[in-house]
Amino acid sequence: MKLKEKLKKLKKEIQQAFAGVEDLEELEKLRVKYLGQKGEVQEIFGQIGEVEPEMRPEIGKKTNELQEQAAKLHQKEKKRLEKKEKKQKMKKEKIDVTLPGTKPEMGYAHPLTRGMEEIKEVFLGLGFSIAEGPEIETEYYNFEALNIPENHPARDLQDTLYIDDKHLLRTHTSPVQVRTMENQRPPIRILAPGRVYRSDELDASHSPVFHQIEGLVVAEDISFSDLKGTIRSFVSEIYGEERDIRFRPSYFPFTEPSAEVDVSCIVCEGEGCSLCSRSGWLEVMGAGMVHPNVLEMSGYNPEVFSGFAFGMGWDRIAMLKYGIHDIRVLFENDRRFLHQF
Ligand code: 2U9
Repeated sequence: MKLKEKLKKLKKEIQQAFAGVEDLEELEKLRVKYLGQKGEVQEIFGQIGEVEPEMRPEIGKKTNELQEQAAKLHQKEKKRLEKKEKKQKMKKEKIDVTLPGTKPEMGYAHPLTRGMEEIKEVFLGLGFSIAEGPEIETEYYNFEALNIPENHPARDLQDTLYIDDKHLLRTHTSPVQVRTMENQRPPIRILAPGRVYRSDELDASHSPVFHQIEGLVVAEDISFSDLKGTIRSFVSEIYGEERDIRFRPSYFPFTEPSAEVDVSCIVCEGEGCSLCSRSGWLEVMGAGMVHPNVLEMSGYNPEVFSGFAFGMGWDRIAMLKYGIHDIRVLFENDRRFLHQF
């Protein structure tokens, strides 16, 4: 076939091909086929040298025109198909603004944190301030200054986690109060909440790490009545005004006299049930008047100053309050459990 006829035929073919194209992928294939480096238009350019010289300018011009037309056609179809595909995409991705949204989940505090916040609020309301101290302590602050003698079982490796000969993980928050007594002048009215450690095996009721809240008041003329009044206010706020309170004589090296504080059972209200082991009472804290030796060691004259102190296991309170029977769940961070509070 002569090149001139070939050109004519190709022109028709290109017009038909571009007119029938349905998507961008197919269009790209056509562009490569006709307008690509090795495409059919280029092929004709390559054959121009084979025709008679006087025909070359005309064929050259016509091939150029065909190339331009084809490029224009391609551009036109490209725009049309792009528009069409965008429209289809928009239709598919249409957002129904009337559908209910996905609600972000609300955060919530761990039951230990919540219990702590509630207790803090009560004591802040009674004029206490919050005191903190190190979790790694010296034997002096953890034992000696608290009138805990050298041979006391609490000092044993069996009961206390030692870091080295001189340092240990505090077994109570009492060192915080000792440090405060050394650094402040009376009147002192502080609450010392925090993490404490004992060398216990983990089981349903014991954990080597637990939390305590201790309180200390030291001033002139502080009496056991002040202690009772403070505890009454605390119990009313946390356990309810209807709770009865009883003090049982007890012993702690750092207080004298000392007492265990019971409240009437929050489940049976004194009737006797499984929670209170049929006694009608729940032990919630220990308390007492600060031992004169403890006052003296921190530089206070026990003839002039007196004070009271109390301490409670904050995990135990959270367990009672929320009906948790295994202390381990407080530390496992299982959201299925925590989510309930
Ligand atoms: C100073 C003086 C006295 C703190 C006190 C208790 C009684 C007590 C226990 C309750 C359960 C610890 O978590 S528990 O095992 N605590 O019974 N704690 S009086 O007395 C102090 C503290 C500091 C300077």
